[in-house]
Amino acid sequence: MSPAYAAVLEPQRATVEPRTSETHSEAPLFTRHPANPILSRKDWPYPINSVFNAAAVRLDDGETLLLCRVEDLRGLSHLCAARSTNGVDQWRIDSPPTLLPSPREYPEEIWGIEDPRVTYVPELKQHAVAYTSFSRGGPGVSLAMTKDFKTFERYGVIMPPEDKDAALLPRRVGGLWAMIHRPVTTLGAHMWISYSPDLRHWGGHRIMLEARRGGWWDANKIGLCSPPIETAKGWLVLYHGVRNTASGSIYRLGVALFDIERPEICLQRGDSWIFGPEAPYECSGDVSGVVFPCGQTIGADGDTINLYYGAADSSMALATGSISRLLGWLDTNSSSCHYSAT
Ligand code: BMA
Repeated sequence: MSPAYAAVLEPQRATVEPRTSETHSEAPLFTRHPANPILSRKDWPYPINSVFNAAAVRLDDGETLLLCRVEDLRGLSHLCAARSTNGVDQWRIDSPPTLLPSPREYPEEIWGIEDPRVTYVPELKQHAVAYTSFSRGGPGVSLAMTKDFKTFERYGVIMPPEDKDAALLPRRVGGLWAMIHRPVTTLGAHMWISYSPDLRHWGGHRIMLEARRGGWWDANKIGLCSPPIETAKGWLVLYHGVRNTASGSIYRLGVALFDIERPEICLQRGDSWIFGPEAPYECSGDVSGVVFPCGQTIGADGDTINLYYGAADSSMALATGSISRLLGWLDTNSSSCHYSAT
């Protein structure tokens, strides 16, 4: 074959290279663990479809606990704890499952419970588990408190449908508990914050961060990822943005910073996304093109973020980042918190 023909045919034979973070000029803000995916259905002690979107917590004994969303073979989800000494492998998985839907007492859980976020609350010496209860009326936010991830005190629905992507702040602000969540209203799918004196009655609702519009990566729909991280400069918040395309949605991560004493006030918001689906286990699965973190642990240095995320609604993966790098990046990569829709 002549070189000219070969040159014409070559592009047809070439495979599309996956995009990598190296396409950005800076080093990536999050680095994938080489052992990814760290948990998948083959690891489970009972038959399941998938494991993803886990909350994460470092326990007193140093172990990492992932409270995983597990989808069963009917398509309905429950929560199941996996424990590991190094947070990467040798997971010990609860069997029977840790927290099953309880639709008799809590009818809002009829179609399962999903996407937990766990916050340790020192004042109460308990973990607050905010999760999606999938009711006939759509997804709502439910709350349960636990000391040991064995017994749970259920508070039932605290934010009615349609609402999800919720996490409690670890301490009171201005004397009140604060919950970030994502109701869907005629205003759009934005992040809100609400306040409560007792974790049961919620008010003082405020929009915290709006989805942008038009061509932005986080247009129309955003939601909280893992619980906010308290830093000297403010609450550091990772959130997901959803881009709708002809071949489905792309779920990517962004970062923003909020005032410590008035967390509804946004101080900085990154312009571009900081992490998105690139690896094969993120680009193909039950829902392709999804990275969806619901939890992190902080390293002994007080700076390393071990970010646990659901990959393609099929498995669990881990990426590491740094609080100080995210704060530094925001200083030079954010323009305005408030996107004007007009
Ligand atoms: C969101 C949630 C997540 C899921 C994501 C991608 O709306 O339901 O549980 O990971 O969609 O499918």
